[in-house]
Amino acid sequence: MKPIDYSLYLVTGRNLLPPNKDFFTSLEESIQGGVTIVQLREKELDTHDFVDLAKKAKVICDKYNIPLLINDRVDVALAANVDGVHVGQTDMPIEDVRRLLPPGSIVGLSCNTVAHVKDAVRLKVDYIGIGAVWGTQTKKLTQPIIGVRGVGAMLAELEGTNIKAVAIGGIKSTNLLRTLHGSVATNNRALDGVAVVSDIVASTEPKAAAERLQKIFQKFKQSH
Ligand code: TZP
Ligand code: MG
Repeated sequence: MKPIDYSLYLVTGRNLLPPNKDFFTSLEESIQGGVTIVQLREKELDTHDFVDLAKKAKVICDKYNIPLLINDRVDVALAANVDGVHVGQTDMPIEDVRRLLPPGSIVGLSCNTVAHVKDAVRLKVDYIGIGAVWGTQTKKLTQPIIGVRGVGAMLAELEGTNIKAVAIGGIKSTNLLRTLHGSVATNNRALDGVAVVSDIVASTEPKAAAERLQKIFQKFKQSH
């Protein structure tokens, strides 16, 4: 199995699309621009429409051979036969997510504290989403903003594990390079990628937006 590329992790939010921008067009353009993995995070869809959306998104992701994950909903992930699920701290327990999904599925967990990361290590998730690193309008935050120092402290906990890490929350092309450099842990552990919603989804040119972000990530990788 080829390793998963977490470098530019798109999290969707249909409510943020510009007027007249079709969801699937935006998704495909963003992949063409450099998105490497996709999570459908659609809180306002009923189950029927969510499964329908996921099946259609899966066709697009398969075309480019990139993984598709579902936020929260193991049932939707199973119905649409996608690659995995991302859950938060108050969603379904990781052990149950793992048990319900087919072997080899990708399981990700949102982490906001070092204690959350220690749990993630114990639970052997595939990756963690660390955030919110900056302020954001996209999600009503119930936990404090952690900043790059917070990200670094959490990354340090992953030493000696295979767990990958992406940061999320207010990440834009304008702050990406300092987000990446600033969050390198004292043990030199760096982010494997960044998760972005609005900087891509709200763009009228998602391909260009993704290209900008991916280019900066590659620049960081070379210098780090
Ligand atoms: N979890 C923490 S912040 C966030 C999520 C889902 C939203 C990030 O959105 P944006 O638009 O990239 O700030
Ligand atoms: Mg959740």
